[in-house]
Amino acid sequence: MAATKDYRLLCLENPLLDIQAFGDEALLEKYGLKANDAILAEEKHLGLYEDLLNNYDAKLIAGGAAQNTARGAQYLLPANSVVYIGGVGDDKYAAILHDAVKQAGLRVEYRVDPKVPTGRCGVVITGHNRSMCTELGAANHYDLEHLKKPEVWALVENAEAYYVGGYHLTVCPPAIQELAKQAAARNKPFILSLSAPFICQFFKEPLDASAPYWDYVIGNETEAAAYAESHGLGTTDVKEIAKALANLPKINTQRKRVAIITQGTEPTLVAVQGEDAVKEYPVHVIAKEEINDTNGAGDAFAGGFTAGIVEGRSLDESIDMGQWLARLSIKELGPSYPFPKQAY
Ligand code: 26A
Repeated sequence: MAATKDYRLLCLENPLLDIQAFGDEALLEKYGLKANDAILAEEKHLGLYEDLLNNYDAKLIAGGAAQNTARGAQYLLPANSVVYIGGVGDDKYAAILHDAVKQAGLRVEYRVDPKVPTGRCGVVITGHNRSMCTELGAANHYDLEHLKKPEVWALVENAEAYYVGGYHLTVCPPAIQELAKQAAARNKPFILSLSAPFICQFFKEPLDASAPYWDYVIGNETEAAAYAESHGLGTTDVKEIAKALANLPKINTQRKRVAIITQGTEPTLVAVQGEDAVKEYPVHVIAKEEINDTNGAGDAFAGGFTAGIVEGRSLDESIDMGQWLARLSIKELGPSYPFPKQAY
């Protein structure tokens, strides 16, 4: 097989350390958290992290949604295929992230801020739900200056595909636009994840600014619903929402936009720009007793899918790779993948 070049996929978002524990109703109530949600921490949430560590036997696990996706894509691709950028501090949490990405073979180019701690995400698992509460810390200080550093920009220019986690819309939209424009100008795929309902509701302006550049947009059913509501689509039908996403105005007309909506154990929906039918892909079944937790399942799906796109596989096969990797991740604690590696 002909050797392909290194670091064909570049990912951008917020590197976080997950402080994850199995919790209960009382804990959710104490901090005013919904059972299944992702939010930014407010003053009243700041005690959650110590609480999880001291009283709920929390585990420290490498997180940050798109960093999980980047590790996932690297899991399926040849060595040295994926590079990830984002902001961290200079502390023990950053050291844990470095260890995790090293094991995954993921290259990172972090913007290191020695004055601000690495971002943390408190993850409370109750049943098949996960509630995430993020204090972004150093991840919130990512900036264009870092992206434009010659050694980082060289990686941007070298990449053949871009994956941006929508959570980064709260941090540095100009960096997202730079990647989006690179993609469109050189006809490289630009993939964006909607990430969470609050992104669709409260970060509508930067989200909409990036939309004309999406070649692939990935979300789940609750994000699709939040998008439909905040954009006045006038429908709650997930297939119709997928179609609306696929048919938004587009800058790079050489690629038809594809909108992918995952729905937990229900089939994944795929709408293609200009096509009337929305395709359904049943998920890979997993026995109940094999489920560890679903935190990171969506990120894993995106990682497997993106690996397929980077390798130039068909849409059907790329979806299957996403579902395959999601299933593997659900068996692990947190957004992790089994080592030694399993082959697709
Ligand atoms: C800006 N916010 C809220 C976030 C996140 C986030 N990653 C980036 N930015 N909130 C939660 N996560 C990550 O989502 C993963 C599960 O999908 C968590 O770190 C967790 O690993």
